[in-house]
Amino acid sequence: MRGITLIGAPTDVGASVLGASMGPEALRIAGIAQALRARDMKVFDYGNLLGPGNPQAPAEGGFRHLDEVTAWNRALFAATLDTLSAGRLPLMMGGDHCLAIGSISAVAQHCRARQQRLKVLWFDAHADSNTPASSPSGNLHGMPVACLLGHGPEQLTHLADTSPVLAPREVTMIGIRSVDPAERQFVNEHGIDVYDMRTIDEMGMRAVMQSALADVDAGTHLHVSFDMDFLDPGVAPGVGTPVRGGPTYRETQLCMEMLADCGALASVDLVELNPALDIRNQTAELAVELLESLFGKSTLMREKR
Ligand code: 6HN
Ligand code: MN
Ligand code: MN
Ligand code: MN
Repeated sequence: MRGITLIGAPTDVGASVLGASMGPEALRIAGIAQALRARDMKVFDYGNLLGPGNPQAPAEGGFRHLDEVTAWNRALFAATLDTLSAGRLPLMMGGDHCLAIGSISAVAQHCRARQQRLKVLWFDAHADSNTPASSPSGNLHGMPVACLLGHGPEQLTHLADTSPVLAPREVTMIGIRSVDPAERQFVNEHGIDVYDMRTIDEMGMRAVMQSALADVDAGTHLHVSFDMDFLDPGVAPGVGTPVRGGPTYRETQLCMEMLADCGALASVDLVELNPALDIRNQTAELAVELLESLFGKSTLMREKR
């Protein structure tokens, strides 16, 4: 039986809209642990990590709340590394997307030590590739990809024992439809693989996922960083930075099913759920349904296709 540790990270210090800090509790109320146990997994939930509250301060030197974001990410780094060392799969319950800096820094350090191939799939409406110089908002949840590629404040780029934490070819973005001008340049210059909404429209989600997973084999450590604003806000209203024109419920379910089939899933961030903006916890319930598929639930028993 696979072991999974739920790591609650009630932070919204990386965002300008408050409320993502209630994400972990909303996921528990939606039955995340019970749903995963029904998938035949041993689920550990030790509660939430501790970290600073939201000072709601203006940007300083290009970013907001750098010290608070750093404190949260140090905690995430340690918890993720501990979980991986214990042979369990860490599932980050966010919390805003800045937490991926700490979780993925730990994942990368774990993989480097074992010389294991790493692939990060970034499901998001946004490219999250701003730097302090380019960010329009100063919000660090808009900068995790840049930090992981070595561009950002030293205290966030150097959480792991090597920096940059990731090489550009290790990241693939899916669902992108809101990109700031400097982010476009960053993504192009680094040659990051991006399946934006136009590509999804043209190729279809199945072909997009086949292509995104083409270089993933059973020996790869697959990290899924899933921002709930990936989905169309019509189905997932409980997010702080919604962008219309996102994937449907069915398209997203197909992503999860194809990820389950690839057999390489080893760590997950589930982020940007904002219960303060949700309608009767429906976005948290949707997240739990998606996780069920990600961990292998299917309507019928099928041969792998
Ligand atoms: N997210 N590109 C915008 C910014 O402020 O940098 C939005 C970022 C949203 C980040 O949803 O994780
Ligand atoms: Mn994001
Ligand atoms: Mn986003
Ligand atoms: Mn670079």
